[in-house]
Amino acid sequence: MIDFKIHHKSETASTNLDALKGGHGEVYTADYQSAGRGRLDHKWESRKGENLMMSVVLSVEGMEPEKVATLPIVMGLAATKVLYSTAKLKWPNDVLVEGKKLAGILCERHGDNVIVGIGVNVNTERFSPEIEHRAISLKLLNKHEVEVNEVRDQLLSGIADYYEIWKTHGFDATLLNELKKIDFLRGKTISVRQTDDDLTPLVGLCEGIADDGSLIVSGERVYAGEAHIEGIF
Ligand code: BT5
Repeated sequence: MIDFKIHHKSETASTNLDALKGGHGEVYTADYQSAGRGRLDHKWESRKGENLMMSVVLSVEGMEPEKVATLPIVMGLAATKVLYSTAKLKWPNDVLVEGKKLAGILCERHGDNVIVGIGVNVNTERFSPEIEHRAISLKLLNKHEVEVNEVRDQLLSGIADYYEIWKTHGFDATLLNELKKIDFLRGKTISVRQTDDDLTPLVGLCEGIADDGSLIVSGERVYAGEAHIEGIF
């Protein structure tokens, strides 16, 4: 069990920045982020008061770097299982429903802690033109308003459960097996770009996620990047 302590602000730059001052189990949330971000300096968009923006501080003290490297994928697994029954995880940690993004996760290591930043589209009905064709919210799926704090508490409970399992057993066969069932890319032909302007993406058959958290593409292990299914996402 983690004894979470929640700090809430109505507005902040980024909850991941707020979390820099936190210790294990401290949680930072906000109704609005003026500089919400994703991986590779992408922006995370969310109108005020509609959605969950949360950063959780988890200790990785004394753990091998190889083990710590698998925490993001385990957090993606936790979020995918908790947020929606038919949700899939797109490596490394996008939660998709009906092929559209419901939540995104940004994990950042800071000393002995990892800051797990999660943005969940809870009540947004209309997204900006840049993402409207590939974003979805719980409200659009459930056809009714959803309580943001309820989503927060469910997510925290899932994060605590999976963190404890992972801390004790690592990213083991049981977790890998669970992941296999919700893996969005597995079995599809994909291209992976290491950076946004990567002109030579790796193209091949996705064989799933390995026990070190990497993505296996035609036998090659990919440790970071952005994967796309040709023509879809
Ligand atoms: C992510 O990055 O998906 C990680 C997002 C993490 C956001 C949380 S909110 C709390 C904490 N504080 C922060 O500042 N960040 C974390 P990435 O895989 O790079 O995806 C970002 C891309 O997703 C953008 O470039 C857009 O194309 C798209 N996007 C932006 N906002 C979105 C939204 N609300 N729903 C769906 N897609 C979105």
